[in-house]
Amino acid sequence: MSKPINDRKVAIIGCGFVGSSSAFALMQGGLFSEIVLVDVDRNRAEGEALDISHGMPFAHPCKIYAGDYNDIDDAAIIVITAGANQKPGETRLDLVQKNVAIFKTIIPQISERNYQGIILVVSNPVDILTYVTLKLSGMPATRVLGSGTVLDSARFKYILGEHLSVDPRNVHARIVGEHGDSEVAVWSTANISGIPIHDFCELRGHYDHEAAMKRIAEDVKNSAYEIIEKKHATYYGIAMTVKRICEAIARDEKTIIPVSNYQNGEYGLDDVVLSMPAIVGRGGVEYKVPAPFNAQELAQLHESAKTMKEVIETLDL
Ligand code: 6V0
Repeated sequence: MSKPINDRKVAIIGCGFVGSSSAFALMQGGLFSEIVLVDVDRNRAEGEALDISHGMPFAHPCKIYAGDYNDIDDAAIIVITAGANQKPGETRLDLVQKNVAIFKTIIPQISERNYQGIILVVSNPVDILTYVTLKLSGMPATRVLGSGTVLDSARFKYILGEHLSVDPRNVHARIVGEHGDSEVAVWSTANISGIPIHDFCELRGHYDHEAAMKRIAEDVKNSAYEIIEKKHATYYGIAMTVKRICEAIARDEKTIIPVSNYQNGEYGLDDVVLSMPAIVGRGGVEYKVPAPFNAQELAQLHESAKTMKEVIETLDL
């Protein structure tokens, strides 16, 4: 028997930097009336819940508390941020064995309760762990998604906005593929409020497109490395990303964002999870948007998928 879903409830498993920042962002957003924090370190979850609760008189009424798996099986969304983070010099893929082992302790506790809500994976490597969650849980692919390149796309928009002195919300551009070193910047359809990117660059006095594209894509890809080098973890950008994805789901927004989702035939990709544009709403990944890519982007995407598959083959699922 599964419990009926409470649309006003969200759970976060893993209350470190990312989990607690996400809880803070969600509390401020006022989307939910109940936020449950789960961590193997119960004290940590209790401490974060108390600390965040004390901001409530300045935000929205909401119940935030530390709980266990019996408290979360009716949450509309379970966000998983548990696991090791990158240390300076480590790639996301270096985390895979440690975090798959952690997911093997988490996912069965969710699926044995016949959970009917949506799982949002955030722990890295996020595309691989979304795949692992899908396989371990046996849940439909529509209800298992990862934060993917929604964060990288935000970084892309921010850096392009700075480069062009324009509001990043007017930048329509995205990163797809792996949330990691093989990610793909989709330049072919990038535009600023409908104006093709190169035309807008020239309006702003930038003419060396090749050099700028290379530099900006590298800056986006290396953002996390730079932050980790300087402050040992990244959490505010991802917390806002978690809030944005939860909004899309909780408000049934039908928003198009590049969440990590299961590809089974799309773009010639087979049995792999990658961050690709999808319509996200109450049902999770409701529709995979067939985005146009040029030949180079498609080739890069296939390289990204190959990297993911090589890692998946090393896993004992
Ligand atoms: P952290 O601060 O070390 O927190 C991890 C938390 O997970 C700790 O509080 C642990 O106690 C807890 N934990 C470990 N095992 C379990 C378990 N079995 N059940 C419940 N809780 C557990 O790490 P941080 O918060 O910085 O990072 C968490 C994860 O998010 C890492 O894998 C990061 O690489 C990943 N990030 C993902 C991003 C993305 O864009 N997808 C961005 C930033 C970080």
